[in-house]
Amino acid sequence: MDKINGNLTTSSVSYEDFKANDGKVVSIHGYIHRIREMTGFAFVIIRTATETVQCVYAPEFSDYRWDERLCEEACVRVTGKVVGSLDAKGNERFELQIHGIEILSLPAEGLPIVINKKQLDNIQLNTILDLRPISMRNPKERAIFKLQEGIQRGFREYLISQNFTEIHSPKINFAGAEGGTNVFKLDYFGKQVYLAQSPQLYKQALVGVYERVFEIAPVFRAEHHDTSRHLNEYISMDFEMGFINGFEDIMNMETGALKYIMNLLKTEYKKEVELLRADIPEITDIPAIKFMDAKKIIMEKFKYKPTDMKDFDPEEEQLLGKYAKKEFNSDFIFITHYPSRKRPFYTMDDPSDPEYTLSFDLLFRGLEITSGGQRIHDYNMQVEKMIKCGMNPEEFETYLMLHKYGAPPHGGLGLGLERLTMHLLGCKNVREATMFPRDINRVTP
Ligand code: AMO
Repeated sequence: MDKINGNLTTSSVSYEDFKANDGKVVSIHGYIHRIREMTGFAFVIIRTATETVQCVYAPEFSDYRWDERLCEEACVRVTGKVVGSLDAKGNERFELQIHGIEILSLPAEGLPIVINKKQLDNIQLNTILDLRPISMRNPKERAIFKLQEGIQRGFREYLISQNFTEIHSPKINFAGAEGGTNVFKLDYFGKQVYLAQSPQLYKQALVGVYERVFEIAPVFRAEHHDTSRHLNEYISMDFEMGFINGFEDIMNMETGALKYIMNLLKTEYKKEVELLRADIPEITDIPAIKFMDAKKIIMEKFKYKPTDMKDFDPEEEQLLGKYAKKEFNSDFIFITHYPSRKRPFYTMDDPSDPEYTLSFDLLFRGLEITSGGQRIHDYNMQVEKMIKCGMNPEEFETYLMLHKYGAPPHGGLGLGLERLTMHLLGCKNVREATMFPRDINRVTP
């Protein structure tokens, strides 16, 4: 056997690597994705961490003889000669003429689903989720979460470029941050504590230290209903920034982050975008309308009768998505000035009309993906609002330290990673965009 010149690792097997190694003997490792037996030879498709590589077995290539134990999903190291050729369209492609296959492990039994198809679309979502550790080996399923990495990476890179500091707040908390009943209670050595609904209390505290902070982390919501857009644990991409002039600063920062993310996906996640046919939106400026104006549009333009004048139902969000597309040719729309009664205790009321708040939601293709706004930074105002909300300020003593000892005007937002991924990919259910979903019926795998 020729000397092994290159040792292509899983992450480096690319067109460029093969081109650089044309005619040389290399070894790659991965899984046998598919075996296609032909007369006198066989195609062996190896799935590495990033690619599928066509390898060809034929007795004339070397002394190596086919091992009958080889099967799909066998974990192997393949050594072979890189050979370039032209495909039917005249494009250069590379394959490996097999000189040897080292078996690293063999499946103990047959697979419960066929994973080497283009996509798993004839398999029920519940089955895909039950079998996540292997169903994700399907190249399309795998691409969903690679693309999701790109979203988080874009969020992180953009905010770091804007002088934000990355933080990690505790997930076992002394109080729920968002109010309402959807908080998980936990027995903590005989004391009642709560799983974090959001990093809200901590990101605000840290504005007093770093001025600009962000966090990408799981949060927990005890959602009692089973819907296509609610999870009991999801990844929240949060930021909080101080010394703002208004909540518009937050919306502008989010617009910048989204532009950066979409551009990153188009350039560095091109393969996943193409494989998944992800519809990456063009973002210029994101239109914004006030909550009450949005209600008017829903009632007058779409003749829809809202059931709740203080919030939107999913149907109303969809109508607003249609409106944004038609009127502004935008996949996004900010809705601002939500009614005070529907927003959490930390939200700043609008001084010109305290029935409403200096807050916003961002809808993406008719689905809420973000809530945010300006926070109360004055100590007395915050204590008063807590009392109005039926809370005991004494229980929030550590949270109120920010306000008591000098807080800048500040605000921030929380962006649901799975919801953003879901609508980028046109998924019908948020679970499709969740690696290991937790919902009312599911805690495994
Ligand atoms: P909010 O509770 O609106 O705001 O959540 C922010 C965003 O998180 C996502 N989200 C969810 N995704 C999946 N399943 C759920 N059960 C779920 N609940 C919420 C949505 C939503 O827009 N502290 C504030 C944010 C802030 O003001 O900074 C908060 O958590 O995409």
